[in-house]
Amino acid sequence: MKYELYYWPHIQGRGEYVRLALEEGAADYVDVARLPESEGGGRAAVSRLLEQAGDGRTPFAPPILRAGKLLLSQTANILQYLGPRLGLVPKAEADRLWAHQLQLTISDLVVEAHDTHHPIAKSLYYEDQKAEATRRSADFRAVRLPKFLGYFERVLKGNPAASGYLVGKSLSYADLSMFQVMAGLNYAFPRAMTRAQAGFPLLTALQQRVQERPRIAAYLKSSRRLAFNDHGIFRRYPELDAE
Ligand SMILES: N[C@@H](CCC(=O)N[C@@H](CS)C(=O)NCC(=O)O)C(=O)O
Repeated sequence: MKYELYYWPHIQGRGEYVRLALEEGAADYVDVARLPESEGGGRAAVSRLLEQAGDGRTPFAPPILRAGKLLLSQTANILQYLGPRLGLVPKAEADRLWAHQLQLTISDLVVEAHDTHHPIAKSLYYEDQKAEATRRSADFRAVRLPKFLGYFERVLKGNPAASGYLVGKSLSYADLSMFQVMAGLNYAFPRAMTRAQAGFPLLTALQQRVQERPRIAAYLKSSRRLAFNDHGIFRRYPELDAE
């Protein structure tokens, strides 16, 4: 199977959760929008799909995965599809549902991380909602960040397999996504994360283990991995970080 990923070409964004799974699973894939426009890439490749998918099942927003005749969107839905095919989730139904449940919770955290810099509207500039962003970020750092990370730390601690992974005995797509969230939070909130780090030893160890996996390490060093920047979900605005 040759997969096609469609995602905005200049940011990691939610496309990154899918990329990490494709990379770890050694999948044959094309990151279509990152091709030159002359080869059918660029933002236009994504926009075309959002305007007309052709079969009445047009997606609302990227990331979008084309897998043969299937066109899938919603990050957690795409990962639920790829997981079994790329060996990134255990076989038992209960484990698959648990991985999906964790992924949906990661999606909730991603929305809240995004809303720290855009609490009022996606369509407004950050500068036009800076006062609200400052208040929202203070609450995120003090309340929501510890609540979410505390939850995932407990999940790692409570895994009966005691594997250091979120689901069962081995790495799943949820671990790859958790790595991305930790990397993003460290980028966006370096001071808050440094202070909080002692409370999340298992999450910190998971992030380290994932980034040392040979395929992930190779991917992170490659030009396929975009750098974090001030257009994505995780943005470094020092005024939104801790004192
Ligand atoms: N729940 C969806 C959210 C998708 C989403 O918000 N995609 C962003 C890019 S990361 C987008 O382009 N949204 C356009 C919009 O919401 O109008 C997912 O997890 O995939």
